[in-house]
Parts: sequence; C-alpha cells; structure tokens
Amino acid sequence: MPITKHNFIVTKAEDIPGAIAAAFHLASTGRPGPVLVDIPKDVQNALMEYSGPVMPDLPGYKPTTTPHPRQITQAVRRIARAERPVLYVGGGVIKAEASRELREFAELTGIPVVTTLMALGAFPDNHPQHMGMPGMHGTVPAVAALQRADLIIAVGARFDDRVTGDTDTFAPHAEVIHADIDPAEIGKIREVAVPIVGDAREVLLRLTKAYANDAELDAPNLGDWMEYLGDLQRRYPRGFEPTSDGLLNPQEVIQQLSSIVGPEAIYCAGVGQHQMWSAQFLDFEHPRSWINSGGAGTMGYAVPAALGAKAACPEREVWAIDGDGCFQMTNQELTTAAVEGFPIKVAVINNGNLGMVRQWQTLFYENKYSHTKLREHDEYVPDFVKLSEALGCESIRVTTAEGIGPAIERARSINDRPVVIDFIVGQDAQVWPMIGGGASNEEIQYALGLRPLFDENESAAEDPADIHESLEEA
Ligand SMILES: Cc1ncc(C[n+]2csc(CCOP(=O)(O)OP(=O)(O)O)c2C)c(N)n1
Ligand SMILES: [Mg+2]
Repeated sequence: MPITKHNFIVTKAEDIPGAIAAAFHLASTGRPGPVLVDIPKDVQNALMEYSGPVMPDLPGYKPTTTPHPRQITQAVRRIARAERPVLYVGGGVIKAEASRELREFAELTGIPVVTTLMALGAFPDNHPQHMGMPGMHGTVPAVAALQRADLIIAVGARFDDRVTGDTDTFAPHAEVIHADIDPAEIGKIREVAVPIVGDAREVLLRLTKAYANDAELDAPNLGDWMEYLGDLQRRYPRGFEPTSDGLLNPQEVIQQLSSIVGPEAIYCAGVGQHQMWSAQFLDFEHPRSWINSGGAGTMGYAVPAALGAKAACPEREVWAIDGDGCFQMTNQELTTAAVEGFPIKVAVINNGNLGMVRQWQTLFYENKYSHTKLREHDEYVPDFVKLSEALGCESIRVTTAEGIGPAIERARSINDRPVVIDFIVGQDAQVWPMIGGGASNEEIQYALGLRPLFDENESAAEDPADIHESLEEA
C-alpha cells in the first residue's frame, strides 16, 4: 500500500477484467499513481468466459475535479489584495495539462511564477514573469519570491522539503492558497488560508474567469515586487565556475546540448548533480519535455524513461542525460532500445563519482570521500564507449570543450540505433546555488561562501562586480 495508489489481488479468473479496468481508471484519474494488480499463477492458468468491455466498478472513488466556487471567490479576493504574491507551480499542472490556463492566469494578474523540479516546462523559462525553480538548488529570485511573499498560490505542488527547506522559517510572511486534486496534500505541511480541492486546469480556468469578471477587482499592483525580483535576477544570474582539474565543465555540456538540440526535444534525467544541472541549464519552453523521478530519487531512471518517451513519441528527439553512477544501474536497457529500434540519445555526464554524494562530502563531511569514487582519473573502467557498442549503440567519448558540439551533432544525425556520448567531466564541479539539507531558505548560497542578501534594505548595497570578484576568490 505505501508505494502504490491502490492494489488488488485477484483470486478468481472472472475478476481479472474488472480489476484491470479499475486499475487503469485509478492509475490515470484524480492524482495519477501506480496500481498493482497481483494475479497469482493458478488464476493466470484458469479458463474463463470474457464478455467485454468491462467498466470499472468503484463506487467509493470519486476524485473532486471541480473546485468549490466559494473557495475560488475567496482566493481571487486575497490575490487582488496581495502586494507580493507568487504562483508556486508543481507537477500537478503538467499532469492536468494546465499550462495554457496557467499562463493566462499569470498574465492576467502579472504574478511571478516559480516552477518546481516536477513542473519545469509548465511555464516558459524565457517568460519575464518566470523566476525559475525554487528550493535546494533553485535560483535566488525563485527562493526569494517564496521567502518574501505575502501570498503563495500553490497549484499542484506539495511543499516538498526540497522546496521549503526548514519549514519553521519557510515563507514567514505568506498566507497560502493551496489547490490540489489530492485533499490529503492540502495543509499537510503548511497551514492554508484557502484550500481548493480540484483539478489544476479547472482551478486555473476558474480563477482566471472569476478574476476577469469581478468588476470590483483591479489587477494587483506589483511594480515594486517585480522590480525587487528583477533586481535579484540581474544580480544572481545562472552561471558556473570553471573546473579545478582542467576537465570539461558539466554545466557547459548541458548548456550546449540545450542550445543545439532546443526545446522541442524530450529530456530525461537520472538522480544527482547531472539532474540538477539539467534542471538549471536546459531551457524549457513546453510541458512534457522534462521527465525525471523527482522526490522518488530513482537512480537509473533516465535510460528507461527515454525509451518510454521514444516509444510514446517516436517523432520527437529524446535525450537521456545520465550520471555515470545511474548509467551503471540501467544501461542494459540499451539492448532493448537497439533491438526494438528506439534511437534514443544518451549523454553520460561522467564525473567518475557519485557526484551529488561527493558534493555533500566536500561541503559537510570535511572531504571524506568514502564510497563515492567510481573510477580512477583517466582510466575508463568501465569503458562506456565499448560497453555501449556491445549493447548495440553508436558511441562517442568527449574530453575537450571543442568536442562537445560536434559529438552532439553526430548523435543527432544517427537515427538507426541509440547513441551514447561519454562526456568526461571534472569531478569537483558543484551544484550552485545550494541550501543545505534541513537549513533555512534564508541560508541559500549562490556559490561557495557567497550568501546573497535578498532583503529589500540590503539588496541595493551589493554590486554585480563584487559578486564576480567573490566568485573568483571562492
Ligand atoms: C538507489 C539509490 N541509491 C542512492 C541514492 C542516493 N544518491 C542520490 S544522487 C547519487 C549519486 C548519483 O551518481 P551519478 O549517477 O554519477 O550522478 P552525479 O551526481 O555524479 O551527477 C546517489 C548515490 C539514490 N537516490 N538512489
Ligand atoms: Mg557521477
């Protein structure tokens, strides 16, 4: 039960059709989730009469998709009064196919948007109201938008600890409107002023309508707020420090991949630094172009996910961006990709380490690198190029910055089999910004030892030149 949305054991063959119909219905409606149907061997072997199709029979299961009108009215009233509102958008917006409705509501009200790891692509990265991803490796403006907000409008998001950091100091001045299709999420982590149970698309549609039709409501005046956040965007842009070992910058690999391949592709990631750099350095414009396991933290997810994406969308270019640790968990699936004809591309960000764990060892465990090293410098064991060839793929190794672009172009030109690129990158590159585990969002570091000041009074004091100087020192 704890790892499925629902599960059944079928004890009579006649019950199989009903159980399967119910399983698909449960898995794909309300808050989607996995359903297990356990069919024992004797039931599998039994004979039965089938007269389908069968409708699911689930009298107790009625997810609420239409939000209550009173909650919508209360929400828009609060939104109109807010001075520092923020839309905190989670993966539910993508599941509900609500990107267009999100954009309409955001543009009608002018409210800034933050999108979680699961929601990347729900709102275009290049939109001026987009502050980026909040949380442990989020942008400074996105974190500040939540911390300094007076109203958080959470849609399809669950106040995950990777977003809130220490909950006692999370968004201390904010009232919360929380919309989710799963009532169990509402108020679970954070006290809520206006709970809204409903499908994210329905909620956003109705918020937009209610807002536009209420003659008493003006658009909120957000000039100062947007200026404040815009200033943070200018002072804390996306960037990275060069590696200390002279090897490739992993961020540069991902940045180039994004600029060459573009936002029409589907990108899948494993878990670790490469996943966070992908979240940060890929430019997302559309929903359903980013697939990752989020809070489940499923290492080895990228290759199978890419296979699934390619099977579902054969006309789209599909890239797995994988870590060398994750890749060793599921690379054997490439045989299936090769044999069954799914020409996915895999970019292995090979830092020779369980890099995310190494990062914590560097920052919090006095450089005690225990059990994180996966290979010696310069020794390609396992050799991912040979391994991928053996699995039926074309493969390329890249060790220099000049090699990045041509390798990506070559991978794109091969469509009769999967392609693996083994990017040998530096082992000490770190994911910045960072908020330490369990720390307050106020403690965000932009780079090693560099704490941005995102209070109104402090913000004017800092100059971008100083930041770059401290970055170089760091
Ligand atoms: C099965 C499993 N074991 C351990 C972890 C903890 N973990 C999170 S990221 C990570 C390192 C992943 O290494 P790699 O795939 O090389 O990615 P990198 O961080 O180096 O980019 C580990 C061990 C996990 N999420 N899942
Ligand atoms: Mg690694």
